[in-house]
Amino acid sequence: MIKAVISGTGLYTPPASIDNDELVEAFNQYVELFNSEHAEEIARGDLEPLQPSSSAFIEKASGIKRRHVVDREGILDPKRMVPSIPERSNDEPSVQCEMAVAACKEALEQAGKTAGDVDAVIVACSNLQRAYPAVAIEVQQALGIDGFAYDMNVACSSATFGLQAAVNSVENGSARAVLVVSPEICSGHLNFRDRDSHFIFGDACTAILVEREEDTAEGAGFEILGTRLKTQFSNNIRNNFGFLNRADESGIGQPDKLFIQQGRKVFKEVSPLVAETIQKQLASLSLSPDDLRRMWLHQANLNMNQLIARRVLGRDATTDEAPVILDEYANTSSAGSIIAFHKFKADLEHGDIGVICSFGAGYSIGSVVIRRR
Ligand code: CO8
Repeated sequence: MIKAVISGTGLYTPPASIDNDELVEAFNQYVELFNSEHAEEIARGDLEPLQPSSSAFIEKASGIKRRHVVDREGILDPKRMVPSIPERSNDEPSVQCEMAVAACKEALEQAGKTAGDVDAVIVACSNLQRAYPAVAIEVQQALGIDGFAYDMNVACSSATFGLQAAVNSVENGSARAVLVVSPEICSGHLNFRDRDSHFIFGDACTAILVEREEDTAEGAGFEILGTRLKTQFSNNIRNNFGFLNRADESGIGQPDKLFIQQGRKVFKEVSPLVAETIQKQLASLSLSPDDLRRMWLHQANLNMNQLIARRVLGRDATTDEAPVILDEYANTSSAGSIIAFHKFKADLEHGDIGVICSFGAGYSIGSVVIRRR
């Protein structure tokens, strides 16, 4: 029987970043502009004045200190508050393709492999910059891979669901090796004028190489002990952007065409669901929480991660047990848990067990238990 292993990971981090103070300054300038432009309606009581944001709130409520973004200037312009990413011609690589290629190259290098060793590319992320041709096929061509490629989207759980698809392809023999790549440009779908969520997201791209165990060096990478996927419908995280929007002009430009969420409800409903999913998965693998050396959790909210880790372990987790990259990257949707894995896996020793777990819109949860070879 063919066994799949994770043999390499890669990360592309956009060079530009925005810290909380810079983001809040731009937001508060927008608030002042809005309130002065609508002073009469506000004075009449027809309109509520907008409230300013605060860096102290952001860090306390989320653990986020800054975020990397594809474009800073457009976001920080209080009259624009949207990244400025000019459309490219069809002959140029797309932004997502460029990010993906950089991350894939690092994953291949880490595994000591070339594009010739790979048969498939899965681009798995929350937002795709076009419908077709698939960004994955563009990445396949840019890397020079002879095989197949496709895009998929399960919001924050895209990378772990993609990992499951890659494992299936390798273990059923349809590919020798698969790259799962998550170019997340979350700033493109974030409403920077919404005080409740303007600080939540950042941009980044991760890549994971999944290969046949027999093609890897003895002791290299991580064996995959099991994957568990769960979805449960919820309206608490929604984005109504879609190709039918143009068929009903009244909706174009409405806030629900961007990311919206009931953050408190998400926190309360998803945290126990994630802890239970991990616990059940461990039990099904005859493992106990004490067997876990590390948890690479989805990076949406620090308090949420601490609560989940506590529920799983029955005690507080150290940052060594549940590492955090939120402070630097904010929520990068499906890339988050993989960034944590990429940055905090080198010190694991032979036999150490860990879980990569994503959770988010859908709701969706993807949990992957792995063991250092
Ligand atoms: N500055 C100052 N004060 C603020 C601000 C602000 N920016 N925002 C809110 N407040 C105030 C509120 O007005 C409220 O005041 P009051 O108590 O007087 O009413 C108070 O702060 C508390 O507000 P909240 O209850 O909203 O604050 P929380 O403590 O719940 O924190 C969070 C808000 C951080 C959003 C938190 O609820 C959270 O992180 N929840 C989990 C969310 C989560 O995990 N979501 C996952 C979504 S990601 C996903 O699935 C991927 C989707 C695809 C990506 C698309 C890319 C864009």
